[in-house]
Amino acid sequence: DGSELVDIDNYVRANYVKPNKDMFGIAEDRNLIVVTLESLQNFVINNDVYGEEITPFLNDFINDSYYFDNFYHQTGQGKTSDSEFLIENSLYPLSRGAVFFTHSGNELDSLAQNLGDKGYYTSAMHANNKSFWNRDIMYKSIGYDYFYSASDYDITPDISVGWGMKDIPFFQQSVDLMKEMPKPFYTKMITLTNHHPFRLDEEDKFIDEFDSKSGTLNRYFQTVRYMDEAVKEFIQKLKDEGLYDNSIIVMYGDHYGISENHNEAMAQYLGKEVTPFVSAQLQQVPLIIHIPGVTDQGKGKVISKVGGQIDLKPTISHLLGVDTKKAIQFGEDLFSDQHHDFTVFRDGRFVTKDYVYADNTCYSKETEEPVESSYCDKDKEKARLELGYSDKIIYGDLLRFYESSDYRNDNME
Ligand code: GP9
Ligand code: MN
Repeated sequence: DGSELVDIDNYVRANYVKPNKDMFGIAEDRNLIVVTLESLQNFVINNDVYGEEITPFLNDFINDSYYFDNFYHQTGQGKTSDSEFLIENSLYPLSRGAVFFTHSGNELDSLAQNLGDKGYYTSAMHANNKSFWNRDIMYKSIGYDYFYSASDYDITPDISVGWGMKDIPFFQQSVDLMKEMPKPFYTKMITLTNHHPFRLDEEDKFIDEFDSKSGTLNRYFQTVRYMDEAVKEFIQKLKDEGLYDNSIIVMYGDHYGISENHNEAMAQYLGKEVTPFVSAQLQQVPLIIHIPGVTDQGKGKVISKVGGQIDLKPTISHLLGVDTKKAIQFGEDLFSDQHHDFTVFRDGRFVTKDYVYADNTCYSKETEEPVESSYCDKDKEKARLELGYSDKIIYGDLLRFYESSDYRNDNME
């Protein structure tokens, strides 16, 4: 039965935060385009390599968007697929393995399903083999109407590199596919070029490599720069094809691109040692919410609340006028006045307004130095509880009770 859900449900209810009235439904009935920017970490934003901007387009674009500069990835071994799981469900991925493989048959209450119920045509777009990360199976549980995978794209060797189709042609062909989609649509696009080992053809290198002992980090800046160019051309094509004005565009980095194996080179780039505190802060990924007519023409804002990928489902849902009052979710609407500055990583590290807990140590954000561990105790418990509840839902496939019975009505009204 669903008795295991009762505690979890009580917890989620107690932590529900009300949407911001001014933002609720602001993008209702628009197309929703979510772009997963492969391996994009936040430290490259408004940064440079030897004087050359790494993300010149995004640096402008964030002025025309809500840009969250204290936003973290929460992925584990499932990498990109974990980020997809987080944004669709506002549940944590697993501490071991990829939930896309281990629990692909679970009942879910996804963003795609909720938008589908509202009459949206829902899809994912990714120019890779459809079975990578078990997507072809898992996407059925998430509930997309269609998955545009490698076979839906015209992929030739001249427009491929590394893992497959380059981002520029991927975005271009994707917009052509969007033109044919029933409206309104929700689509989640996943880029690919900025992926380890960060290889590019000569003609796609728009800035110089960095110079350190890590070829990975050296090349990373170039592939990020290429992805930035791809996003720029994507936005232009949306405008050219008349798909821009009636859409909302959400972009986020899926996970780190530079692992701790490259700490020495990273320290050289940052000009400071990569302590466990710095390492945790490097898990920041950009979140950019662009709403034409609302945030463009310089009307954007930098929002420095501490948040994570878990917050995206309620945030996006509310912007589109979808209420999440009854959802089993661990995220909080980032626009809500009641949103808490709290984010837990899948490995148990966490970040609050004033502290970072990493390597079993409580760090002050202000001094970047360890402080008395008791300062982190309350949030440590919250972190443990949330990850545990989320795991219980996944291991027990508990949403099947929530979805398929009168559980909601019996317990909510
Ligand atoms: C593969 C792409 C990259 O399809 O999503 O996967 P990753 O290695 O980043 O999880
Ligand atoms: Mn990825």
